[in-house]
Amino acid sequence: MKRALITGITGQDGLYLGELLTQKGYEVFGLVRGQNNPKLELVHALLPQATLVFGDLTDLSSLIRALGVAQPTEVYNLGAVSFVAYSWENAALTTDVTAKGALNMLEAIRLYEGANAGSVRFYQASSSEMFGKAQEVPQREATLLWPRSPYGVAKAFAHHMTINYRESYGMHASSGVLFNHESPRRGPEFVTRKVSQAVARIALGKQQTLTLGNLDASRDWGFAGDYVEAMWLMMQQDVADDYVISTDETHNLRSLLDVAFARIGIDDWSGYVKQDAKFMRPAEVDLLVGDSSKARAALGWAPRVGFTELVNMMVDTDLTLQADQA
Ligand code: NAP
Ligand code: F7E
Repeated sequence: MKRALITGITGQDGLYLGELLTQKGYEVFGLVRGQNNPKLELVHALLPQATLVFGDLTDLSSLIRALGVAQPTEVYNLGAVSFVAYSWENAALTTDVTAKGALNMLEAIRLYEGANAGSVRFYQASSSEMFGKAQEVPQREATLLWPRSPYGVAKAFAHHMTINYRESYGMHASSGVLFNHESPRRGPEFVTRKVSQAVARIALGKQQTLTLGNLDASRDWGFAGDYVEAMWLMMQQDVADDYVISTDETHNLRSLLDVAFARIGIDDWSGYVKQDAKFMRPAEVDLLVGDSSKARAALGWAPRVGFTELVNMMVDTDLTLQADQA
């Protein structure tokens, strides 16, 4: 039986990946931080067979211990401070967790493997945010990184460190450069979920307006359930490598609003949406769109859920959740 250790199992991707690996017959272990993590109940409910190990990416000894407990064949490093806007206000913490945390996990695996380099396969959750001030459109594996946020800088460090451990120590370490991926499990601080929740509340008469920042931002938005399959496929390759994962389509925030409001029968959303400078970023990533042709050819991966279907899925789920709440 294959054994997988997932850091960030309480997050959006951790939950989908845990479900996928369980379906594939893996024994799943999840690293959970904090002595009383509020998301523990959710993880137990969705992943009843998973074994949870307490630890923190900033604590190397806890990672060494987690490896000893899990004895994994695959480690998926999804844990991070992942909200870009927050990373400017907490740049050092973001660096400790998102950058140095990845190094800690690589180092823990190197020590755990000893003479058996490559016996534990490692996945690093890299991000299109590393492309930042995009140097070419669309962005692919060879595109120069130009991160524009402390989060992007931290992810670039972790990406290069993953490659460095592969090249220096022969580790089976892959970096998945994933573009934005969303779902009904997305945290409410991210724009897609902020929109789907607000639209549902507006439909139910629980909220009047929605306040956003830069409406011209464009993203390549895919479905998280599709993207965790790409993570798993990378880990099944004999040779570790880096892959861009994206839908290869870009949409701006205005078209996200068009689709979300249309789902509740509103064609002109202008009276419902306000803008506030507090949601603008010190440096913006204006246009991200991926070129995932390498992953499509080498892994046989392709996204299944399109943009409209994704937004409708999120609005529909929030309509149900909001209707159930008093
Ligand atoms: P998420 O929902 O924000 O989950 C982040 C996870 O990291 C949570 O489980 C969180 O645990 C954990 N974490 C935070 N600090 C930690 C620490 N000090 N030690 C151990 N774990 C810690 O993020 P996601 O959307 O699932 O994304 C998964 C990964 O992919 C992240 O690394 C993210 O940066 C990266 N990524 C995401 C996207 C995307 O569009 N979703 C795109 C590219 C890359 P708590 O519950 O304890 O907070
Ligand atoms: O912002 C604009 C905002 O916070 C998307 C993370 O998973 O994907 C995610 O990072 C865009 C930005 O995601 C609001 O300025 C406008 O241009 O949903 P977001 P993100 O920053 O792209 C990458 C790939 C990751 O790796 C990250 O971990 O939307 N925007 N108005 C807004 N964004 C938010 N959050 N809130 C607003 O009110």
